[in-house]
Order: sequence, then structure tokens, then C-alpha cells
Amino acid sequence: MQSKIIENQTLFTWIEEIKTLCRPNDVVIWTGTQKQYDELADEEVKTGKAIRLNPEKRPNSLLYRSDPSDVARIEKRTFISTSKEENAGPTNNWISPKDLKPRMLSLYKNSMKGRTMYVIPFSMGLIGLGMSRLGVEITDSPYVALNMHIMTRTGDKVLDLINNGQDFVKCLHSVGYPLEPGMKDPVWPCAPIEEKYISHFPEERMIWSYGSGYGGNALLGKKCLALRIASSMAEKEGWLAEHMLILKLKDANNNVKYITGAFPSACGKTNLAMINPSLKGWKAETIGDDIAWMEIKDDGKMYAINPEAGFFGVAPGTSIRSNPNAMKTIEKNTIFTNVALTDDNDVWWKDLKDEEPNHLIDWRGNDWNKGDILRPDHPNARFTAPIINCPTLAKNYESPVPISAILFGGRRPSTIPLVHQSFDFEHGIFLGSIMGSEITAAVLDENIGKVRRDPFAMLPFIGYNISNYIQHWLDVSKKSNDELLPKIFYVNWFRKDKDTFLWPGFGENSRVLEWILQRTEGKENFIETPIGLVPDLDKFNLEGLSVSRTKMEELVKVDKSTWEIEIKSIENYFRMYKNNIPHILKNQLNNLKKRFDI
Ligand code: OXD
Ligand code: MN
Repeated sequence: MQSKIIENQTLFTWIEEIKTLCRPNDVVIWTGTQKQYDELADEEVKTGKAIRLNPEKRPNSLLYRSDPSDVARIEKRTFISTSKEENAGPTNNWISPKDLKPRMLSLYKNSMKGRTMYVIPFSMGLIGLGMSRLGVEITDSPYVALNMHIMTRTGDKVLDLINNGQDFVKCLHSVGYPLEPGMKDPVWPCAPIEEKYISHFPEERMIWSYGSGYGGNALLGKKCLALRIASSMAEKEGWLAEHMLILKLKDANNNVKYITGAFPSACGKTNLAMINPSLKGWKAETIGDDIAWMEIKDDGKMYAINPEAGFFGVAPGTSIRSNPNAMKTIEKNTIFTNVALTDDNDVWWKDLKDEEPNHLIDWRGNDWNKGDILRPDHPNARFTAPIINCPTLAKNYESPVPISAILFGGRRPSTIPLVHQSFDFEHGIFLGSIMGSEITAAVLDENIGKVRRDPFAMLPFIGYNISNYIQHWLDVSKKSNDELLPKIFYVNWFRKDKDTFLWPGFGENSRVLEWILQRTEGKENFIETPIGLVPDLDKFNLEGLSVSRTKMEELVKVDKSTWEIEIKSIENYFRMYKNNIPHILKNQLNNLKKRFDI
């Protein structure tokens, strides 16, 4: 299991420093081999940390149960630590590195006692690709090591690049539960909430995470590196790091186009990324479901890559009906967290199948019987699965692809039509900036269900000042022109009439995608409204659709009285920029009011 010698002085010195600080029992360098993964998985099962699922039903798959206090990203404990507060901006929790570092160093001191320290070199994006970036995560969590193995490209080839002098982001993680001799290790060790820190130091390109073992708090390649640190790197280097899926679409004439889509957490990104189009002759292929890194290349087009190598998807709600391709993706080699366990050692969650089993072991490890009030799975239960398991994976999923359309969206029961197109790219930036959605269980928050603004679906992920982020989108767009740039759309699958959704969603969303692709080719299939271009229903593919014309009219309606309320709410939201509101947003808001005659 011996890895390559670490020849890189920076890496070597850093590992030694962390060893001295955290005092682990031993150190393992992650080589990225299947053998190393399998051996660690076996050990986790042997020590009772993980449960091996039924190999006949779910080969090579594990179930973990987290501590009930450690079940989601914790935005209140997530920090952007820059020397000046204004560099973190109004949307981030800021602490000066001068205050934060000593506080965290005292927590890290001896924090890995009694544990193994894993050193995981990883690449976000194909190893060696120009758009990829490297990181090294040091962690005392075997769960993190196994998950990072799936979610990133790890191992010796990455070490080769680091040894050759390529930069890497230092990512330090500890569960914050040192083991003194004789102490029993809990199944899911973690620190109390007030000791949890998910800290980012963009000026040093460094991440320090302490006290949580769950998802984005601990798998540092994902939200911490690929969004927060990457967005700040991208600002300096002239590219974009975005919370977006990437989808390849082939229409009935075999024309291929690529789109990206930004949706807040748990709003159906994974479902859209694996869509089975209902339109005859159409084919969709998956490139990514959560993160897109994008840059304008010499031809003036915007290209995207998915920096991840796996899916960390929300399990509840995933079913043969909602996402058959995800169901195939998680048939094997998958880690499940906080789902329920069936009597035959397989997994269960809400809405998996119509018929509930009579008995389960719930996500806390207790018996659950049909009819019990408490649900057996956690609403933010997850699966971690290799991207190569995905039956709709595009062959070229590792290469940069040219983007024709960018979608923004969220859960909005009213006001926002099924789809509208921005008048131009700048107006599209405004649409991104006013995105809103009902809060979901992906984050610990008491306001689940209320609408919160989530600009570009990046509210918890912009690693610097949001005013500069908006300006950066504008600056990037100036490298090309509206002809070549992707067209921008705002979609809303979640519009309701009282309590029922007006739009069937899932495969039928391909009708909206068809309209969008037609728009990228300049087809006159729209009606102009004050908020943008909506479908002309006479030119929208309604054939075989089980939605009445009246409902369709409701779905694309732009109603002045609801928009008056929306505009007030946007104005209110924009107050958070104080004196630093980007000009483009002020101008766009004024133009919107003028178009409505407000
Ligand atoms: C995620 C999230 O896990 O956005 O992807 O919370
Ligand atoms: Mn996400």
C-alpha cells in the first residue's frame, strides 16, 4: 500500500506539520487503488462503522449512519476568512485569519490522537487537463477517504503532478474527536456544533474543516474547493466555478448541444442531469450533476467541465419513476448515508417505491414499523456513487464541452413562468442574481419551505464578495459577444395552482429544453413580456402532453400584480449590497420597472 515518495517539499513539510499538530497514530497515503478502497471498506465493516449491504442486491456497497447532529452542510459554521471583511462580502460569515487560526489550531492540537491520518492527493477534473485543479486532503475520517475516492480522481498520478511542481489546495479535515487510551470510538465521531468550523482561506488557497464528518463539510473537494476556493481562483484567473449541472442533448435530427443549469440544493439537478426525454427521437446524456467549471476559449465560446468523478445525491425522492438512471447508478459500488435498512439488508427511503415495507431499521439504527409517524430515512440522506456507473454518461464526459444555454431555476410556487429567456447576456446575469427558491433539507435551517434568494444557486458557495462575483460574470462575458455566448434562461418546474403542481416535470421537461434549443438557434417561437421571452404556445411542442391549454397559459403567464410584489422583494433583497450594488443590477432593475410601467 506504499505510495510514491513525496518529493514535493511544500507537501512534505505540510504533512509533517500536521502530524506534529494533530498527533495521529499513523499515516496512510491514498494510492487510489481498488485494493486500498476494498481493504478500508472491509475494516470499516469489521469495526462496526459501516454496514455491508446485501452483496446480491447491492454489490460492494456500504451504509453509514451519521450522528443526528451531523446531517447536512452547516452554513452558520461555514466561514470565509480573508484579511479584510469586505473581501468576504455580505453573504458570507467572515472571521479574520488572525482570530480564526489560533482558535482552530487549538482545536486541531492532538485532534487525531488514536486515529489514522489519510493523505489524499486528488484532481478536480481529468488528471492533467488544463482546466483541472489539484488538492490534497488530510483527514482522520476513513468515511471521507472512501467518499473522496469516489468523488474525485485520487492517487499516485496526482502525486506525480504535485511532485512535478503543480500547485495544489491544502485541505485539512478532522472529525474533532481525539481518542484517549481506553476511550470507545462512537460509530460517527464528530464535535459539538459550536466547535464545528468549515473555514476557507482564499488568499492562501487553503481549507480547514473541523468537527463535522458529513458531505460538503468534510469531502473538501466538492463545495469547499470546487466552489468556494475555485470561485475565488476563477475571479483572479478569468473563469467561472458554478453550482451547475452539465447535460448533453441530441435532438431527433442528431444535432448535439450542451447546456448547464444552476439550481439550489435539492431542487432536482440530479434528475435533470439524468433526464429521459419524453420527446420522440431525443436523447440526453449526463456530464455532471452539481458543479461546472467554465471558461471562454479562443473561439469565443464558453466551455465547461465537470470537476467531479462521482455523484453525492439526495436519496429521498429518487425512484424508478423520478430518476431511473440514478437508480441504475446506485446499483453497486455505492456508499449510502442515513438511508433506512430493509430486513434483507438493502436500502430504503421515502418514495423509493409505492408500497412501504412492514419493517425497517431507521437512519438512527432503531426499529421502524409501517405506520410509524417518524420517517425512517433522513430527508438529506445521500448516495455517493461513481460517475462511471451512470447509464446515460456521455462518452466525452471528461472533455470540455461548448455550452449553448445556461439555465437558472428554483422552486417557486408562483410568479415565475415555466420558462423565460433573458433579452441578452447582461439581462441573464440579472436573472441569475434574483434567483429564489424554497429552502430544502440540504442545509440545516429552521425555515424550510420559505423562499430565499439564492443568486446563481451560489449563495452558500461564493468564496468572495458577491458584488465582485456579479462584476466578474460581466467581465467574463466581455471576452466574447452575445452571438457566441450561451443564451440564458430561467426555468421553474414548480409553479402551483393551489397545492398541485401545474407542470408534470421529469421527462416532460425535455419539451422546455426543445424550446430552449430552438431559441439558441433563433427560432421565432416566443412572446415578449416585461420579464423576458416566454413560449408562444402555438409554437411549443404540446403533442401528447397531458396538460390542458388553460394550465399551459397559466404556466407561462406573467402577471403584473404578482411582479409588483416580486420587484419589491428584489429591491428589498438588493439592500444587502448597501453602497456596493453592481451598476448592472441597478440598471437592470430600473429597466424591468420601466417595462412594467412601475
Ligand atoms: C449538494 C448541495 O450537496 O448543494 O450538492 O448541498
Ligand atoms: Mn449542490
